[in-house]
Amino acid sequence: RFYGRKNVAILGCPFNGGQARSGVETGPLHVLEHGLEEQLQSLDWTITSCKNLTFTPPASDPDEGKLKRPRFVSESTHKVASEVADIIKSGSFPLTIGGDHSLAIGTVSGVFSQFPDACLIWIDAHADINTPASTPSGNIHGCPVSFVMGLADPCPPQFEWVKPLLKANKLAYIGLRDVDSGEREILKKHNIAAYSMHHVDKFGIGKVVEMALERVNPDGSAPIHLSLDIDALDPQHAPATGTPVRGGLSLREACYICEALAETGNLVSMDIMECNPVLGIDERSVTSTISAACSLVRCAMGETLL
Ligand code: EXY
Ligand code: MN
Ligand code: MN
Ligand code: MN
Repeated sequence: RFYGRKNVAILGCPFNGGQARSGVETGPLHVLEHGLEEQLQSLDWTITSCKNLTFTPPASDPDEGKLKRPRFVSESTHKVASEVADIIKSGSFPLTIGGDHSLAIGTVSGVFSQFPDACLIWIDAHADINTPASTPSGNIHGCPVSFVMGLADPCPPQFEWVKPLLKANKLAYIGLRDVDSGEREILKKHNIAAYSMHHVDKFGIGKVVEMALERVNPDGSAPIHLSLDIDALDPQHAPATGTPVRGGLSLREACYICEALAETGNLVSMDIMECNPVLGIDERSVTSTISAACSLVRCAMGETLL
């Protein structure tokens, strides 16, 4: 339905303000240099635009409680939200390349402003659902989900533009293995569908994706936004990322998730986040990370094995 149009707009977001390690802002350039545009064209996508946003840190950006760089993150993600909404209005599929995962405050806001009945599949080692009160680090890339759900209470003044568009029953996680105790309580309290690596081991990835979709999209008709953090992959497949956690998804398991979402025909938007080429220990570890990111995007956008 949405997917059939095959128009994609690529939004490069060289942004690092949601965490402390520099280099993640070079992710979009590396992914594009790897030939992603040509790869999507080979899958019969028309690239309606490919642009890189620019993000300029404000001169003054004091901490808001524990939150670091609140103004920079808020202004940047606000811009992303309006770009993503415009892309959808123009009839294209927004493919957002990060940059750190705080960018999802923008992508989720933009998608849900246009598709209020959408659901969100979040593939990550981390739940990224800390609130301003529960965050152990103050890094906003660990908080985007709580912001778009309106769990930040009180909402930090910088983020008053963010609307609570995401309901708990429209969110499912796959790949979790590093969840803070405060986050665990939130997941439980709101009965959020959360599949950890334990569930992947126990049920297999096919069953996990089926269960996740059954929870958030029982009648199969809702538009789907996929937010994919490259650290969901085991570091052996994607080492060049800021917060790697061992024991993650194999490349095939992650590809399978993307293929299964593509097969629903309801995927309307995708993020690929947290590639940090500067953290690769050698050229090979950078290349494997970037090429894994491109593979996942292709799988989500219709590439099949046969
Ligand atoms: N849960 C930790 C925190 O909130 O600081 C670590 C978050 C890492 C987030 C990465 C992007 O997925
Ligand atoms: Mn390079
Ligand atoms: Mn993560
Ligand atoms: Mn993340």
